Amino acid sequence: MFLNEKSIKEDLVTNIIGKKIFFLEKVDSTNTYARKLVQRGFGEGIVVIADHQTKGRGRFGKKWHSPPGTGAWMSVILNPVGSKDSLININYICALSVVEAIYNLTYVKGEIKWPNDILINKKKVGGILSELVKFEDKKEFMIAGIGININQSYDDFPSDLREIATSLKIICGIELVREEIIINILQFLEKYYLLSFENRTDVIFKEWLKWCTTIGKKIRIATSEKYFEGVAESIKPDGKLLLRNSLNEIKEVTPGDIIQVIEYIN
Ligand code: BT5
Repeated sequence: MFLNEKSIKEDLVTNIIGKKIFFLEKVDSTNTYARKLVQRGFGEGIVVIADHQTKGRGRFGKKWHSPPGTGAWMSVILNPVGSKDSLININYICALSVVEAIYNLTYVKGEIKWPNDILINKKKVGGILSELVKFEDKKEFMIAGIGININQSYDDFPSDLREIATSLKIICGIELVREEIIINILQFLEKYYLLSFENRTDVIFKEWLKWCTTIGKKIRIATSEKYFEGVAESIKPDGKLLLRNSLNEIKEVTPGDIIQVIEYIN
């Protein structure tokens, strides 16, 4: 069933996020569509929601499976006041909003796997893809892409994803109302977005850390250039991960450089 546009518009209580929402039955990628909107002059708070993405994207050109009638595939245009730190923070804000929305509606505790995976029972239920659009006049916008598997059954996933992906329906045993999840995510997003403007990143990270399962674990990280191994010690206020290696040296890792994170059991 296609998303109920009216119920989302009527029930969403926000001032900035979702002040205009584009509902699309089918699109290549909501992030690509949002980028075009930014180039046409649309700005902060605009949301693009699609029922079906034919070329949903993950990071570094990876594919995001986004079949019709099952998920929340959406992008939000944000205005991250120009600093690099606030760009990173938008990733954290999105992940936090997703886990809080899921918990609020289902009492299921999702986990944030640094930097951008949302897991339940060790399987991926959602992911975040934030992309920057820069103009020559130095104006910048962030496109925060959020994908959540909601009503897929096990067999709806392609065989290569079945053992690594999950949906809220698989976890909860019932179909969920996609509109409610979308509304909740957007409302939490507005709450944390406003906090980030008040420079309350301390509050954001404190909340985020409650849901993040990567900290304290021994992990192996792949960047496009090399691997790093160590214990994920903490997150700096600028969003970088502090990794302590076996020589007791600390390395700072930027979320945007990470292709893959593998967790080891301690
Ligand atoms: C992500 O990338 O996890 C970011 C996903 C963001 C998707 C949203 S949907 C709305 C917006 N528009 C877009 O075009 N994208 C955003 P990454 O960490 O690179 O993970 C990609 C990997 O996740 C793939 O290589 C698969 O292994 C796996 N994957 C693909 N589709 C999946 C799905 N539906 N559920 C769980 N895992 C999936």
